Amino acid sequence: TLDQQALAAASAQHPKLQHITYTYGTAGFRTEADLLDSVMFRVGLLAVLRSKNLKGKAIGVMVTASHNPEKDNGVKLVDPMGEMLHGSWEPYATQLANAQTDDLLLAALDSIVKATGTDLSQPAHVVYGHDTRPSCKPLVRALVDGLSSATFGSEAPKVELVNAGLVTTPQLHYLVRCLNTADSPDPYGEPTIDGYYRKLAAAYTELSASRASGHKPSPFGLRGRELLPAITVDCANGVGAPKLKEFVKVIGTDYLPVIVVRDNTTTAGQLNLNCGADFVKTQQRAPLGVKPIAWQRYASFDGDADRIVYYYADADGVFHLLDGDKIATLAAGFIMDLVKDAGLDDKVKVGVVQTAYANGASTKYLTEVLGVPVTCVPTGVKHLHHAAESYDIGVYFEANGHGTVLFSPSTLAGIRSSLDSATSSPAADESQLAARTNLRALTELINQTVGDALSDMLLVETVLLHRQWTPAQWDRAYTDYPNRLVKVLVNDRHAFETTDAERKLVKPEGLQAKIDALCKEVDGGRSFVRPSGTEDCVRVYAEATTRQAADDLVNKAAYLVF
Ligand code: NG1
Ligand code: ZN
Repeated sequence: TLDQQALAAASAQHPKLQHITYTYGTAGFRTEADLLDSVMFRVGLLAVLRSKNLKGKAIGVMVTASHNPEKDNGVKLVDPMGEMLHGSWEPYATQLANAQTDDLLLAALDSIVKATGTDLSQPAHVVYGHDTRPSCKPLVRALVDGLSSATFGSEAPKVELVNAGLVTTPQLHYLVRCLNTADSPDPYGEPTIDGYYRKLAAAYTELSASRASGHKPSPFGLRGRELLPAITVDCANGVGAPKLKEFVKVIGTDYLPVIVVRDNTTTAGQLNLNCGADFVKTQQRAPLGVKPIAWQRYASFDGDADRIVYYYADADGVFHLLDGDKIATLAAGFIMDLVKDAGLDDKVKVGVVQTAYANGASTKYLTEVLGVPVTCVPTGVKHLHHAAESYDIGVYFEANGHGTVLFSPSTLAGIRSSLDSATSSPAADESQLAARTNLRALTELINQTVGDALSDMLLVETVLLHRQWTPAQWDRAYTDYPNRLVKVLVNDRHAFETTDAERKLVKPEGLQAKIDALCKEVDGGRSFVRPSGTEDCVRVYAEATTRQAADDLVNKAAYLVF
């Protein structure tokens, strides 16, 4: 039973702002930090309920607003295997956040307990962390108030709380999965941040050592004469900066020479300002004040280090972006080769998951050159993650640089047993064995829970090292079609409804036919319109074979929407 009085008293310390309606969307709750105190308290309550509902499995809570401005903040829940909160619970989060009074909050809790069949006498286990935003401190306090008020009566077992402190979003996801698999036959890793670093470091050292075959591994020292060993990483003045530095300490600069820039996490207002993955992707330029040296490797993380994009400048100083699509194609090509070299290609099928925002040239390259199946799903990581699970090895990336690679449980088991000489198909020769060993190391290197800028960077570095490619050589696979993405402010974005993985409008009626007609007039024309899930606007995307045609098309389509 609920301890009504104690809960109401605690909730009274975190009154709901009466005029605000909150929505738990693709990115959890996200808005101006000043509006989030009551939301944090209530998310604390919900996290405990969710954990009890899952019989005491650890649930994660991450306080961050990712690439959004520093004044914003947000919060999202992480389910036991490190995945996003199950969609069926999102409405409960919204319901709790919007209860206008403490009494209504109690009533809402009660109805959620009943609707979900949650047994309050179960234990609860919650791990929480936050990014570098100054607003995190008071907001985490409100969250902890919620977590510790959710005792639900004195007879209920204690709630076990783990404070992960300052972490990247993917580190929090990692911790959750480790805690829940610790006693399983397949533990994900040691549930500490140091354990996370050591897991990635061990896998990366193994992969780079295998390429240098017996020499002291010196990345890019072999034939990459154009390429300096070091990569320059813009950390968006966020949590990625201290965490990347911690990782480099663990792995050592011999293995990972890194120049960290935009690492100012102490000056107010700097987070994501004119830097970071979102800035670089949307502005199609280097962070303000960073002038790339020709042909060298540059990368940008976003504010909570779950996204990454690469870029380089050519001899004329022209900027070239290597976005999520480029990373997906690089990873898919490399993994397919490894699977083949490992002699596992008849058992292990690789697939790629994209959204409608993926550049058409990347989709064409994947299907026509690499011959890999591509699935298109609606925007939002949970859709991509889910679809990737249906492949033996599923590579998924949003164009903005959020993504990872998933290995199915049977693929993992298959790769492991292929290394066991006692099984039915021991490696035929040294090179097959090496490919199998590298494949296994990749499964450790890649964060299986969620997109992870650090893990993804190590993946890209591994491929470039093995291929002996400069970023320009990587970029050569295909040339992006010129494209443009614009926001249109409309009266009611809910009037826009889509189908076919958001590539077609069903409402407003008749609009899609007009967009189709526009596309037909343009060489290689493709355009689609969808309501944003995170902002109050409609997004219009267009691509074509020339810059001028893409710009024209986007303007004409936007005019139809407006
Ligand atoms: P919306 O606002 O629904 O377009 C944006 C990004 C997504 C995803 C989410 C969550 C684009 C076009 N959209 O979604 O890719 O990252 O935010 O942060 O980049
Ligand atoms: Zn992010």
